[in-house]
Amino acid sequence: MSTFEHIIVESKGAVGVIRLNRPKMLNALSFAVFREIAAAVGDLEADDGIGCILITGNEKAFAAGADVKEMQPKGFIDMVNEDFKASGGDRVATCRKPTIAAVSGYALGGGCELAMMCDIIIASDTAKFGQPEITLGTIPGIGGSQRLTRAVGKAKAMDLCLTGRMMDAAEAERSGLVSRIVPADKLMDEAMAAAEKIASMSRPVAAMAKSAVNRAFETTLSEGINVERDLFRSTFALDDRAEGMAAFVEKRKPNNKHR
Ligand code: CO8
Repeated sequence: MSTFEHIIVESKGAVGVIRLNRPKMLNALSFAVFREIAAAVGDLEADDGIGCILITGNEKAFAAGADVKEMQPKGFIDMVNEDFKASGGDRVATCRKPTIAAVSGYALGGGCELAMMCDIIIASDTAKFGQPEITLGTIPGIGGSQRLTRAVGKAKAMDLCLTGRMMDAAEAERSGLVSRIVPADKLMDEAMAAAEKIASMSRPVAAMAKSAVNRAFETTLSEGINVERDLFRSTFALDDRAEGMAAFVEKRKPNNKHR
């Protein structure tokens, strides 16, 4: 297991929780934080006891963006040399296990981008999302212009990226960025319940469902449907498919083998 300075990593049953922990800086994401998140995701992905990964911050901020104080003195060559992708900047997006972002307060810039790397965003009613990079003379750098556009469409993505304004939780839910909104004091309970539910499913089937949905972002409709059909068929090679349907027919709870 890796050791961490800027994040707290815990296993709660079958759920791996990564909590960003730089409260004085609203969880600003330095390069070191991204490297730690990548290492934690790697650890939790390799842990057979974990079926779902939950990423969260604190009440005031999920993360208010990349660490502007760290970035401020850098030049072009520094940013080229810091190969952000190779150092794990988008590791969350390549995780094979299901991921949930539980967002309270600010999810801005790199914070919004980190949340969007997760499979599901559950937001508290205090959440605020935005890509304010333009106000700093730059643009999103770890997927914001691409994932936000796919999530909310061109008009809203342009609005956020060009004006730098924030959208509240209600607007984010209306726009399709977040799957549910819950009262701030219920955020962790609800997000944990969702994570536990996912972790109780057959692991290989969850991985296939995730993979099938993700194909929708990468390929044409007909190719995506072909991939889905192949994955669907392949579930019929699993004990858990046999158990799931037998349990339904016998009116009992399934006892998944692959958990
Ligand atoms: N980076 C560094 N420090 C930050 C950041 C940040 N992103 N956000 C907040 N802080 C610090 C503040 O400087 C302040 O520190 P101090 O007490 O030492 O002055 C402390 O956190 C508390 O912040 P505020 O006093 O500003 O709190 P407020 O409640 O008044 O305001 C805001 C909250 C509105 C969220 C405000 O802090 C803010 O605007 N933050 C910056 C938001 C932003 O612009 N984010 C985008 C950053 S750029 C980015 O994310 C690029 C992504 C691509 C990266 C790819 C490679 C790295």
